[in-house]
Amino acid sequence: MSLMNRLNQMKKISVVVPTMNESKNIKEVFPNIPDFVDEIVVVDGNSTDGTREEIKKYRKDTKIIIEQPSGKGSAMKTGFEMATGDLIIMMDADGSHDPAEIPSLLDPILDGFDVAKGSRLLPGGGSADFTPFRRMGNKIFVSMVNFLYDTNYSDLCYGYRAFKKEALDKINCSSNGFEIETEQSILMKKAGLKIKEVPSFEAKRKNGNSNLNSIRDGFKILNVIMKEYLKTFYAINKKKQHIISYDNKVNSDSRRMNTHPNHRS
Ligand SMILES: Nc1nc2c(ncn2[C@@H]2O[C@H](COP(=O)(O)OP(=O)(O)O)[C@@H](O)[C@H]2O)c(=O)[nH]1
Ligand SMILES: [Mg+2]
Repeated sequence: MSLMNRLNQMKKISVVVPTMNESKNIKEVFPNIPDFVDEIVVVDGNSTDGTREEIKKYRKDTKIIIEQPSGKGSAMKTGFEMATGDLIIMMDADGSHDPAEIPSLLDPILDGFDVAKGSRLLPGGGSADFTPFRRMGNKIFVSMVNFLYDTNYSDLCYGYRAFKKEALDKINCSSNGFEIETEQSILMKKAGLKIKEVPSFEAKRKNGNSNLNSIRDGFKILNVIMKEYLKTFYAINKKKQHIISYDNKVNSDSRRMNTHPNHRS
């Protein structure tokens, strides 16, 4: 069945886009969002360069929300809450994510996956925006996540993804910044979601500079990886202790029964 037929059977599709001073890039992105997308939700970080006005030129029906508090992560959380689609795509506004890839992100969801996760590192994917430092950081972090959480991801710090709405409802992210993609990747696995990686090509941002600071945001990513791991570690230990104290109680109860004067064996 063609994608269009499958989409017609399907439900509503929303695209959520975080923006911060991207006015020069809007024309590269918004006119190319396919017509089958029902809703665009932009969460804007108080842009001062006319980003919101520029968006309205191309897609009048875009819902634009001003983010509170600041950061890409908090923008995404707000956008996901406001999106009314059954399928939700997250996409950047700087021209690095090609809207023409939306169908290939939706395909796995229509096949029953909960999440389709764009990957620059699968055959067929790539990046023109990776600095050697970022490539190395991503490689280290993806190896850590795969080791600690028993995942098999090829990419981590990349935010071109599609989700079923119910899947997003199961992952309760708290990150406010660029560590959001890492937190999502970990919580997706913890929630037992069906995840499919899809090759994606990350173009260079068309204009302007990245808002990501490799050192500052690298530490935040590392912090999320360790924090979530420690949460699981303590939860398992607490459960073990609970079982041990329960076993001890059962043993001491049965010893007491055995030594009770009225006890007949
Ligand atoms: N609302 C909001 N959007 C942001 C913020 N920081 C970055 N973005 C948007 O998030 C997307 C990715 O940001 P970018 O600076 O390109 O980071 P990079 O792709 O990791 O280098 C772009 O669409 C930005 O406009 C922020 O603090 N608030
Ligand atoms: Mg970018």
